[in-house]
Amino acid sequence: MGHATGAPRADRLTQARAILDENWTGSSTIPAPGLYPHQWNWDTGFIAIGRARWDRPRAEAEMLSLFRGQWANGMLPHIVFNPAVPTDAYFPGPDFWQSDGSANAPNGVMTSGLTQPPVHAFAALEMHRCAANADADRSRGFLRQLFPALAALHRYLRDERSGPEGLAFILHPWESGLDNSPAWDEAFGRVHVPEGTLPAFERRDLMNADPRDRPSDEDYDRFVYLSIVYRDTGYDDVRVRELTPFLVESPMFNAIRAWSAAALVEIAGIVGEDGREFAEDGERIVRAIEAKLWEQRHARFFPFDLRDGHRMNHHSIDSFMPLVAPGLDAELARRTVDSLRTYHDCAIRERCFLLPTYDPLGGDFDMRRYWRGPIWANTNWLLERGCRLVGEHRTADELRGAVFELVGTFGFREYFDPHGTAAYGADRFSWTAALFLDLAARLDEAG
Ligand code: 2M8
Repeated sequence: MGHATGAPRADRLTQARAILDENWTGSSTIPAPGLYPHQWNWDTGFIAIGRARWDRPRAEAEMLSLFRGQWANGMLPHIVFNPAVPTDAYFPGPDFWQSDGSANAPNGVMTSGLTQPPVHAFAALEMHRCAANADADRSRGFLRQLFPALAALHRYLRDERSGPEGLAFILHPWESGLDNSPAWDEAFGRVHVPEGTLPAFERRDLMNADPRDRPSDEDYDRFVYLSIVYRDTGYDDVRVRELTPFLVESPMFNAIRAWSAAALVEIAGIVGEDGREFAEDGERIVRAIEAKLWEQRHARFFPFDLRDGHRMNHHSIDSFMPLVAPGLDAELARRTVDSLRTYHDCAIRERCFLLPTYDPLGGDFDMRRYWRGPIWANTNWLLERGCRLVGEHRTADELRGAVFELVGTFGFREYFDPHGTAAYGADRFSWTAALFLDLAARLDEAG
């Protein structure tokens, strides 16, 4: 199948670096102008991976800036607010989260109270691997500096946020990274917002993006309400488990955690620390993903709804993400890749790129609404890495090719219609630029 290629790759590489530099604030990179004016958690990991390809000092500063927002219990917030940006530029902003009311929050840094997928240890290791020989000492020093913070994050997820099998739960769709995915609809649809619980607020996102690309008002109310439930416990991870209507174990969140746990073991070796506890964590997480989240009938993984004690059944990209978990059973990995190739409707459509974030044949598919169908560069990047890890290079090449062609045609947009007709969300989106740079650099290295 032929796809339009658009601008030559060399031009796109120059543009990608220019976008990251435009979005640089002096200490970190915003995901995109207007829509996302602060520093986001997992965006930072992806951005640092791309930026490390040509600008190590900023890539390191970026990571350290995020970890300035880490809480004393190890929690790494999903947003670190920039005090130079007006507090009402983004909702929910610092006034809403009231992190300064929590004993765990850092002094003098305003943050949100939720977290996001822990990509940071593998991002730090990726940065180290692409360091030039001349930078090797500096890079080791950076890993040494970051190691205790990474270790604290992983201990937090293990000790405060995991059930008996060792899988971490998310208590808000924003923690999944796949925020508005139909994957959560079952559990999220049960969230009833009691009258009078929401503050008066204005949706800033709708002022900076087309409402057709963004969540509905009803869903946004639920997002805000779930945040209030957690905030009003004083961000108490024990009490919230009893109170919140939304508590889910996501395959992607845990697979990323397992990848980062393995990276942490390597980092520990590089900086002369003991990484055995993270090797044990990683092994436990992967075995629990296989035992609890694998669905034989569909040959893929599904999130587990801890509130009603069942595996959920919406077909989303979350189902394939255990491919990034090191040591996943080889037979399950092979079957997951087979099932990935039949999940999208490319078999029956003339034009369809790998891999939509939601099944295009599923009734809730929406080619333009965020996380309800479009292709994102970061999910393609993750699966590209996962497929390489299990030796599925043909699928990995297609996932990479999709990013090249969609970016070549539409530029560095936040997300893309899987049928290649349009791009949506923010423009000049940082992780699209950063991961394009990384994919291109690795293609060149492979010769
Ligand atoms: C989106 O999420 C934020 C809330 O965290 C939003 O919609 O305002 C998601 O795509 C999330 O995964 C991402 O980290 C964030 C910034 O790019 O935007």
